Amino acid sequence: MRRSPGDIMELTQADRQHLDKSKQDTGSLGNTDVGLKYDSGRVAHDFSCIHSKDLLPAEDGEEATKHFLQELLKEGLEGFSLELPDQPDNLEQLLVDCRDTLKYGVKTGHPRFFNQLSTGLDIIGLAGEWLTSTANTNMFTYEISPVFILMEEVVLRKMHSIIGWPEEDGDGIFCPGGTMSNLYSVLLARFHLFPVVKTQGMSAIPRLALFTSAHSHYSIKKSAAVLGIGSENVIVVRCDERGKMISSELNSSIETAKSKGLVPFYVNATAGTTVYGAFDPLNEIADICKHHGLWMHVDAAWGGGLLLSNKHRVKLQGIERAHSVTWNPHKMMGVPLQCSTILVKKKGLLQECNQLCAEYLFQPDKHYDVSYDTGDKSIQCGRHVDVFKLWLMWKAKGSEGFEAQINHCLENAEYLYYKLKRRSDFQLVFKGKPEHSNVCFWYLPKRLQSILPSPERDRELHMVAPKIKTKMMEEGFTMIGYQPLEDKVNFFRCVFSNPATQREDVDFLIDEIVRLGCEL
Ligand code: ABU
Repeated sequence: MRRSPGDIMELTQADRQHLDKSKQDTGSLGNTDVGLKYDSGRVAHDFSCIHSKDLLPAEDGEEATKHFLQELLKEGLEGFSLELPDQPDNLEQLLVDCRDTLKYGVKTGHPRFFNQLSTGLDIIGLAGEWLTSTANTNMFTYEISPVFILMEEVVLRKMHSIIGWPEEDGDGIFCPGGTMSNLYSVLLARFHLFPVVKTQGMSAIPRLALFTSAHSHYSIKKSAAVLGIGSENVIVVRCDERGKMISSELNSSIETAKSKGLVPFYVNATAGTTVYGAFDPLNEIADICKHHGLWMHVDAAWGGGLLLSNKHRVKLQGIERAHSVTWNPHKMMGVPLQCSTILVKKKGLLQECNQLCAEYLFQPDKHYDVSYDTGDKSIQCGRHVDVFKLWLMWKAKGSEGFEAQINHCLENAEYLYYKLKRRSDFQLVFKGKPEHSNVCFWYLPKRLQSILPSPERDRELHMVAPKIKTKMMEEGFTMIGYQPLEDKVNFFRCVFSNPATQREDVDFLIDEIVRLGCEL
């Protein structure tokens, strides 16, 4: 079934059949206020009582015709004022504003939204977010968040045990996004090696070097820049054709850095790279870290969810040897944004590294065990409650439920992979089945299908994905991302993390790319 333009603008996760029916019924976006346009908070034209017989050539039809045609030509955010008023708007206007906010936003919960790693809309997670806002409290002290602090401890402990850390080990904190989690890991590794840096700064320590793969997330370089280590002291290690760090290259990069007088201290291994979805060889990297005495961090922001799958967790073998792990439940586990963790093997290090003991907040003589005041582990002061929606979803699904939805997403990726492999108008970017739910491919329009690969062909191919994406965004049926990578010209990256996505949605994506791109 071809859906109507702007379809990606609908929230359809909860009940696909119901949605499809309502779309057939309305033949549009399911938007019920198309007859009303608002200007500065006032209803300008009400077309609900006007019919075509009232338009020209009807007598006195000029005004209605003019307004009708004006409304017809309006598009985009027309009529939705983002300006802030001096006088209060009424509740009716606020309801309209809320509807417009969703109407003009991108529906990332749509089963045909393939653009980002975090997608979907879990209803229990949504309920958790609503309750969190209702509670409107802050994670820094136990005295105002006793329940959420205890939940955070329980959830973090569960995640530690899934990683495979011994029961006596394990610490962590929820933080705003994977980049922040990775920043914590660099901060902790540096403090662990040179505690003096906390008080005396970078001038008290030698020039450091850290290591990460060419396919890793840019947040490692950003962390080095933010922490005053310098992005040039991040040594980028080459990857194989599947995007996995080459461990022998890591070893030689460490030796080279040492010979130049730098002090290596940290290696980031990625479990689920952002574009290819590759898993670095964690055990090999752990051996190298052990040999050189380096902190091993695993950025499993994207791949961490696979730990919940008996079928796929083998891809993260060796993660238990890491000193710290980033794991974002808002990605593969489908928890509403945002929900990200930094998990640390060594207990107490977060507190030691970050605590400043502000007396107005962390009074040591409180009437309870102040180790439950977790706020000083953080580099923030105020901290949003991110744990509750995850805790509630875990209760609702059980670990088995997460496992099923993660397996389903990887099955969709495999389905797409096999479909593309059989076609001559698509070309996969790397050989072999995807390890994660990332499928990377080029679409070859008719005129490029018969041309042998060459720099000239690549120049043309580079422009295909952005052109298709532009048309895709204008029509709004589906959404997928693209990027160049190293020597590869722009290619599409399809990612699956929405359990609502079905094979028919995958088929739709392929048909849509062909429809929009075959004449390019
Ligand atoms: N590393 C943040 C997520 C990026 C993405 O959704 O593609």
